[in-house]
Amino acid sequence: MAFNWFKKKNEEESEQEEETPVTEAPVAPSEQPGAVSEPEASENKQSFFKRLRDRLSKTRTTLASRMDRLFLGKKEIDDALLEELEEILITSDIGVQTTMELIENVREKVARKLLNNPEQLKETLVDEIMGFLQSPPAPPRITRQKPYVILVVGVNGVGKTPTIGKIAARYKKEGKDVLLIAGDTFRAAAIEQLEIWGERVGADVIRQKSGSDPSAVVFDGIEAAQARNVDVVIIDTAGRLHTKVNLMKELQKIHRVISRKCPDAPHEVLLVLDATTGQNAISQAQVFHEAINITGIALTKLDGTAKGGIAVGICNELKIPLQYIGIGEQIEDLQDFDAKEFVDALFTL
Ligand SMILES: Nc1nc2c(ncn2[C@@H]2O[C@H](COP(=O)(O)OP(=O)(O)O)[C@@H](O)[C@H]2O)c(=O)[nH]1
Ligand SMILES: [Mg+2]
Repeated sequence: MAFNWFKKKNEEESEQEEETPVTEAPVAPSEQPGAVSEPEASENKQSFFKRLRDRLSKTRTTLASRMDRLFLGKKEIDDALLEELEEILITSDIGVQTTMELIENVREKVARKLLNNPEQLKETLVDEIMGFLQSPPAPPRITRQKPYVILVVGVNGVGKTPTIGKIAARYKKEGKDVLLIAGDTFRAAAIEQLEIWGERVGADVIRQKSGSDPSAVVFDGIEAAQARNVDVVIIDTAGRLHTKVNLMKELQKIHRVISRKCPDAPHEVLLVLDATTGQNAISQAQVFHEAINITGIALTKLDGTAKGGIAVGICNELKIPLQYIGIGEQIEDLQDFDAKEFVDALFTL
């Protein structure tokens, strides 16, 4: 497998050093303003992958390490082995549907004698998981359109506001002017939180007092963005679940207000999902996608969970591009999702 450099580096390092926080933002070197020398770029790439691998450790333990233990010393692929494998896949929240597809593919390969030992089985599983993780590519970001509008939705507590802050920081790093709109008017604390992020990353926040009509705040916000000629607008929204129908109607209204003020907008409708909720994330996505067309997903809190297999279920079952993954609470802890990197980080023991 690739990333041999990583294995080597890892062997050289002590546990303590591994936990040293990395402060470089996760922007691909080619996208960074200013030239980056080659050794520096490769170092960035290493620390980027190392952080991803470190943060996925809980999922790696429930998925890859258990798989390795299961296969250890086994000579053949029998029903008992496949049953245990099925349990491991389901425990890591890959999901029943996706697990069944995986096991079915394996059984077929065994029956056709294409697969006959557990070592090959592991390689096959890694390949199949990689295949499932190929979500459709996200539409190109034409951020030359001014303003480029990103509407962010998701239930309460999934991490919408921090994700908005982290995305804003990336655009700022590219030298873009960013405006945030506090469309979650449900709680005063939600508005304050967005303001804290705005201050932290250097983006203005358009807000009204809590309890205001979210569509009115969004209307004002888009108008301000046009008047100020800002590059990127990111809109925060409420996500309380106990009024699901009202919430969806409210989001549809916000969507209409945006399109009326700015015909091609919103250019992105980003759904934030919390990996720690496992399978629940899939049903949330279905509800939101039915109400407003979701263009991409950000999957947060992969660092704190053993349920990271949900990324596989999301890509395989939803057919919505998985764009970002959240692997911590710091600004730099939002990465672009890359199937190959993700699989390498999970299975490079
Ligand atoms: N560990 C971890 N925590 C995160 C991540 N993304 C967001 N959070 C935390 O999730 C919590 C919930 O965020 P909140 O702002 O209430 O979510 P919102 O209601 O969707 O805006 C906050 O404490 C964040 O720090 C992540 O990738 N990893
Ligand atoms: Mg919030």
